[in-house]
Amino acid sequence: MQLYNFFNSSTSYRVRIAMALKGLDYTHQGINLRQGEQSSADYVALNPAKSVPLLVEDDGRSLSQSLAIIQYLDDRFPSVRLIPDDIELKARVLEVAYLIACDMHPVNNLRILGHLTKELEVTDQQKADWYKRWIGEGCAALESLLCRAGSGIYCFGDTPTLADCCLVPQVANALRFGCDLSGYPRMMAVYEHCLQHSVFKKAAPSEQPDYVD
Ligand SMILES: N[C@@H](CCC(=O)N[C@@H](CS)C(=O)NCC(=O)O)C(=O)O
Repeated sequence: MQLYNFFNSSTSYRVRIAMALKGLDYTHQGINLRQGEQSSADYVALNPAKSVPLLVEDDGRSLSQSLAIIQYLDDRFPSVRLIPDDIELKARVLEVAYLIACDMHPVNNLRILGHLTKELEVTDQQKADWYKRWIGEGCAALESLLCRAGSGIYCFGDTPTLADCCLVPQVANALRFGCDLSGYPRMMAVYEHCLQHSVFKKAAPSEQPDYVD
């Protein structure tokens, strides 16, 4: 399998965590978002959504959308489950994952921030305010959901799930943008715990072949 991804992309990071938790090997194909490689003709032919990640199987079949990729891998390699079978738990895991993937990430995606500065000509301060506003809304909701879920070491109990695959990259991204996350202790406890896990470390941006400081 090949994973087209970018070291600093949070959606790529989700899939890298999932693959590491499942012990799946892949060939890293770097797509440099800073240089706009997601919009190159060759890449758009592979992924019309002009985004990473993209999983390409050895027979050439490809799949985009990080959550679809993780669900596919979870069905195909079920020995380590990231989306639980239990109906109630599965719903809760998806609730957290979708909060991050559908509500938080899209409004602060690279293309949105780029549109704010290039077309709408907002200042750097206004862009930072935009980013922090949506992170604050999302984290407040996330903190409530996690507190409701109990006090396990991961989002849900003692086993990592899809929710953790989404939480860690989103928190890392928010910290990179200078957000104050001290008001979300349960979320930060999960984040800090995950960072100690060797498998989560392997998936970190700094461990990727295309990493630049
Ligand atoms: N919903 C998609 C979003 C993918 C996405 O937009 N990824 C970002 C990186 S985190 C990207 O490639 N952005 C490129 C851009 O905005 O031009 C997923 O979960 O895979």
